[in-house]
Amino acid sequence: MFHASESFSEDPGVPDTVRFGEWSVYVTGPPYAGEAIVPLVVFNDEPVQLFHIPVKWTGPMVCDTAYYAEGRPDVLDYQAVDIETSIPLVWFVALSHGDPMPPGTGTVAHMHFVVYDTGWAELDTANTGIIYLVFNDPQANSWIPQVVPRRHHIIPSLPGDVNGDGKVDASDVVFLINYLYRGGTVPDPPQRGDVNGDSVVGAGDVVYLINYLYRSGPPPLARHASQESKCRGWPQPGPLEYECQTHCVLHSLPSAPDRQDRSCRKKERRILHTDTDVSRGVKTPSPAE
Ligand SMILES: [Ca+2]
Ligand SMILES: [Ca+2]
Repeated sequence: MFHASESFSEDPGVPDTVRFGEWSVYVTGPPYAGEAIVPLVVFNDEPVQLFHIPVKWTGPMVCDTAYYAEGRPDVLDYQAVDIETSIPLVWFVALSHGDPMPPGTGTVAHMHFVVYDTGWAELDTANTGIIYLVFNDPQANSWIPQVVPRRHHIIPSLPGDVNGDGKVDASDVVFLINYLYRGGTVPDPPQRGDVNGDSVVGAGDVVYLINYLYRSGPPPLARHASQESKCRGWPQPGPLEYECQTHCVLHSLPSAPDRQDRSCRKKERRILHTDTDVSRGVKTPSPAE
């Protein structure tokens, strides 16, 4: 592994920052169950040759998959992620044997959480004494970036509420049709569009919703059970198998791949504009913390 030969006394220039991008939770119940995908965002004004980013979480959720984003971290040719549900911890380690990750800001990874209840969730970085947050530059100078923790109030989602306004009515049919056939906004999160609970967003959901609203059809369904069964059979997490896990998560989302890509790009743009959208102040963890 790569060890620092010297250290900056402090992060030079504008403080580098690790924070969590905008995320939504889709939880239905009771009994409550759902999922969340949380972006991990890095700002750096030094070139980064290596980073260790351990993420801890509290609240009614468990990380079952984590994977690197496309784009910013592509230059880092060694990318590893380890999930320790007993601590709990998600540990991202990435480094480059060639060019460093240049200065910039944006998502470097995503964490997929299974949510099992409502309440408050909090994400932060961790320091176990052995595993701690650190960045290195190409000269092996190391420094600890700032961290912006994030809290999220997990509240139940209403099945059939495609546009997320808290009620199920004709505007949800319009929203769904616009998304499916007119290049309209992607439901946020996409699971909101899966009204009939079959893990796909399509014409069947439009028909199902119209039948419910105007023809005394059955009520909209939660989707999490079918999503779980779809992921069953994929390899357990391991160093070389995250691509399969990622594939599973991405393809279990109720959207076609091109729509999913569009959704990700849209979220990426939104992240870039929410730098100040934080729930508590910036802190810089020390090794003794
Ligand atoms: Ca609605
Ligand atoms: Ca569906």
